[in-house]
Amino acid sequence: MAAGSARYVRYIVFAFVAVTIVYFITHSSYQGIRLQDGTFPGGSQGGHGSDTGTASGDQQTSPQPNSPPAERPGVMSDYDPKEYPMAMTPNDPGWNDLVGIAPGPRVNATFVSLARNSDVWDIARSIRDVEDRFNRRYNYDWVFLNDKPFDDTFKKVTTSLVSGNTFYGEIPAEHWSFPEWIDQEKARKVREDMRERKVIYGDSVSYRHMCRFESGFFFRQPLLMNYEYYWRVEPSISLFCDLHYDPFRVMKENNKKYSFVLSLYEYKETIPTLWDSTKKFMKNHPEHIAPGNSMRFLSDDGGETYNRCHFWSNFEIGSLDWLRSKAYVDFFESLDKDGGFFYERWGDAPVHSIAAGLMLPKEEIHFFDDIGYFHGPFTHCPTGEQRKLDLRCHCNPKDNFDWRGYSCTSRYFDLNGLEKPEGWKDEPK
Ligand SMILES: Nc1nc2c(ncn2[C@@H]2O[C@H](COP(=O)(O)OP(=O)(O)O)[C@@H](O)[C@H]2O)c(=O)[nH]1
Ligand SMILES: [Mg+2]
Repeated sequence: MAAGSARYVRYIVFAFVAVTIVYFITHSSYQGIRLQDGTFPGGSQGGHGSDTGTASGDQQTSPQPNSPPAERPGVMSDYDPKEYPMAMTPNDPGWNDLVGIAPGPRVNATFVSLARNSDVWDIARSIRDVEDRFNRRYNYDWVFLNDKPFDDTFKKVTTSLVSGNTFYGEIPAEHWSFPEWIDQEKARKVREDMRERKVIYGDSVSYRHMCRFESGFFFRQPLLMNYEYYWRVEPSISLFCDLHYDPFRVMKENNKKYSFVLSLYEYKETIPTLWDSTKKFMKNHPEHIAPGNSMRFLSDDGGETYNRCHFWSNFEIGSLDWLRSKAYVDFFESLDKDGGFFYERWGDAPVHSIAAGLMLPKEEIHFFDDIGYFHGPFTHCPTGEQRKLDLRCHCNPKDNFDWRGYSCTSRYFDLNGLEKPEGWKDEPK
């Protein structure tokens, strides 16, 4: 009898423990790699992995309901940078502190990637590098844009990799199509001709839509309206060095509007009349041309001709407010009316670079030497052995493109009166 009741007690205790375990499992929320939870002052941001409908299509100038919230936890619009010093050199406190969430404020900024569903594994590699070298400690958001709806695989994979919130936007047709003033027959003949001449992407319609979109529309998508800064990331890029500080803060606190890591000469065949259109714009809008600009980066004869130097725009950290400014939008619209996105094959890299070069004071363009970067076929590997060791880079110094003849980065240094990094003379030429 006593043994029997002990058995019943055991059954009851066992059932109670089992129910308790089931209760805890079903009521605990899985945090995964949401590293920001409990680390920003306001805790986790809602809307992780938000889906958005198609943007309404008009060129938006005000925040849309399907945008990320204007107020985001951890983002400080006004703070004293001296209260939150960043480790900019190995001698600064905190340089070796690369574990855990980075202390200090966050800028109102996001990563942005234009991609197709088929790019999923290539963008996954890029995200992994950006997260490992930087964002796992900062948890910035990531906006993905596509001319078609993103599929579930794309959303699942990218959301699982990004430590911040992810947002997915479909580009309205008006931002990814021929404007009505384009003569289709003329555009078709150009593509045919470029195909025969084997101009890179010369016969592609979608590449032209992509270049026009990146030139004139990405920064006005509803999902980007509530952000101040962006960092563009393309599929299949690599980052080679640890980031010991927040480049968004470097941009904001130093009033930088545009930045680059690689620069080079554009293919002549893709932009025969881009500079003519630029000169027309400069004549029509002298008010948009900044005193103390970087004309010397773009032209060797005081603006008469374009030397084809441009910042390589597959990497950009920049100010969205600048791209949304009247000056920039006037420039884009003037170029768009001239039709060179379709009658030639103007790339967004020379368009952004010419705009930055002419409409910003030269001090507002920044070179991020510390960000080791690869986008086929070029590598930016920081200059100097000690620098690379301090930054924990894994790029081969022999691959650095910066000081070679086909790079324009020396011009940037000369124009700005900047001293080239120690050891540049020993780098590949
Ligand atoms: N959604 C979408 N993205 C595209 C398309 N074509 C290019 N892209 C994206 O635009 C960017 C530039 O294209 P990419 O193929 O890398 O060109 P490249 O870097 O100039 O050789 C990448 O982020 C691509 O994923 C397209 O037709 N649709
Ligand atoms: Mg690319």
